[in-house]
Amino acid sequence: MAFSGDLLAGIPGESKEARDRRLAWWREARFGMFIHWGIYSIPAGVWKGRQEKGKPAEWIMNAFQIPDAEYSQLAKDFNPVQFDARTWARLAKSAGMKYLIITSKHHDGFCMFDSKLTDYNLVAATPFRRDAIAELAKACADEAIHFGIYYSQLDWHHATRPGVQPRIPNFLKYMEYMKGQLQELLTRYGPFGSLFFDGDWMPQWNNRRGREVETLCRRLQPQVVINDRIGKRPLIKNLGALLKVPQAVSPPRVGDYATPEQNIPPGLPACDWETCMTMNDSWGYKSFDQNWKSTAGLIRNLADIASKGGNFLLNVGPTSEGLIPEPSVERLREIGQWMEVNGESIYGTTAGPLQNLSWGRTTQKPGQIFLHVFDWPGGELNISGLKEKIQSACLLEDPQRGPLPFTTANGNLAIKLPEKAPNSISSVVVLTV
Ligand code: FHN
Repeated sequence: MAFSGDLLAGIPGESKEARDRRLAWWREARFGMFIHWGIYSIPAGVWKGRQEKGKPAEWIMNAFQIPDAEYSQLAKDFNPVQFDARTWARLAKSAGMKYLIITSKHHDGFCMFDSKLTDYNLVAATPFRRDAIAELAKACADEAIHFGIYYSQLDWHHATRPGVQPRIPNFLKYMEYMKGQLQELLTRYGPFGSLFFDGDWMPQWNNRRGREVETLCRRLQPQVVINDRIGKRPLIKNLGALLKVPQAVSPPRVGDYATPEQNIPPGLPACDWETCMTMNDSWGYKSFDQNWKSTAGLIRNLADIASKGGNFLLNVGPTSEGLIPEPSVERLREIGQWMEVNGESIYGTTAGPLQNLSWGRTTQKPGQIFLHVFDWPGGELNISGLKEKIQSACLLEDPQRGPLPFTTANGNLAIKLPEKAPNSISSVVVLTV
């Protein structure tokens, strides 16, 4: 399905064929791990005994207006000795995730890699003295997972104060610093799958500066897939993200794909897009946030997102010891079990032929339509609106793929289903057409 938004997004002058080749792995992948990790995982949402309930843990410097001189002392206590990059990469893989994006620098400006441009980093400023980006890039390569980084252009370490709309003095000098760090990141850690910029709502950021940084990134890694926050999204998009309001997705002005946050677009976006979402209410680790989404809800979100032609970037917030919280591990394992059986109804699919269904979602591939049945009718599933001629129907869960009886009359397809749902979360019926 051609996207009119393509004309805007991506590399100026890049042919549709070249773009399709460059994004093929990303569109095929559909499902990735987002990792928010940094020195903010030490306070984990609590500062001097006070819990920050409203804002996520990685915003604690802003939430308590902590001066940079005080906040940066956290680095001295950051020593995640239990960090094992291979364990994280394998967990992502076991969940059926095909790519991973970790915060190399978040809004607090602390760098999770060995930057030569500042000592405010994991190797120079902490007792840990190891480069987490290097170790995770290697682990992902070993596990054949596409590695990517998150980089925040908004930087409270360089700003006058940790505001929502901070100002960075001598911004041109900061641009050189930023480009210098991206030069380090994009030349020292191997090929990146994707780059996730963030903080484009800061007043000094604009599309011209976004294109400047994009040109550098594409010169260093021509194949990389970049999100729309390298540019400046319309303010409503940012507010919508911060206020968790489902919004229509507009094609990126700069970058390759749009990034709705904490919500799933209501309709069918006319561009490549990826929803990023937390498993509880915080991106960074928040010790007291136990508001975990259910595994069923997360699997149905994945099917919903794929049914609209999007990718799902699901977040974990590791602790300051370097461990992924158990509730996250549990959910990723359970999602992995579902993907083990049903992955082909997600990977490499495009938006389904039928939308806004009460009983579930649809995805498709050439010659196949996948019916993701959330509410099992127990008996007969009636579907209208399919234009394709149905050849056969069977359950993805059924290793023999035994044929399910069906009839078609007056544009209505009636499939005879077993009484009991093979999977209470989502059972997939495959139609060959
Ligand atoms: O402020 C950030 C937030 O901390 C987190 O990184 C999310 C993830 O996409 N993005 C921003 C809020 O829109």
